[in-house]
Amino acid sequence: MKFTSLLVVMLFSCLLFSCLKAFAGTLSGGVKAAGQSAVVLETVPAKAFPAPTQTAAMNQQGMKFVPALLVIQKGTTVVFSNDDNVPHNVFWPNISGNKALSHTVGTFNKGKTLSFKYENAGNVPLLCNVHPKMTGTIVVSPSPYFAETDADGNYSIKDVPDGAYKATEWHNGKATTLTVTVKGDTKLDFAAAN
Ligand SMILES: [Cu+2]
Repeated sequence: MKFTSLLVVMLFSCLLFSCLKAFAGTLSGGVKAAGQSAVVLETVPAKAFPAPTQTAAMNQQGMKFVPALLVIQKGTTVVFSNDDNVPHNVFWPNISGNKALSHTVGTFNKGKTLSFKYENAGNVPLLCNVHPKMTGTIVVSPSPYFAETDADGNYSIKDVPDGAYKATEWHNGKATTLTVTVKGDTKLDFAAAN
């Protein structure tokens, strides 16, 4: 009896798993903008996702933010590190233009780390108040579905469940948002708007 129940549960799980797999696809396309862009998806209606447990890394190395663009899911903690022999600072004057979300993480020396948990989705323009020329970007995605463009301006987001989304392309702090219905593998191109 117990064995039969186990079999039923296993069969049902397999069926459910294959169904879930069937109703998802890869959203991909091109972004016609010079340099790197981020593409992030927001479910319609907006749905909250559990915060990721893994942290992300942003280094200050050779007087630059490395990587220049970091895309993370909302709720992710970013660990900043300093690899240079000079102190660096991390702050942002706004998130997506909202100055109320400006924040200074701090100033720190080589070998030390600072961290910050990003609870607001949007574009974070990173600056260092010690070196005004240092700029970096963190794009915070409202969902686990996001990507960065490759050298040819193409992006690809895997395992996106079928449904309606607002797809936002962030490029140099500017957003272009399109609505898209994902049904299996789906194509979505962003025009040269910015
Ligand atoms: Cu600096």
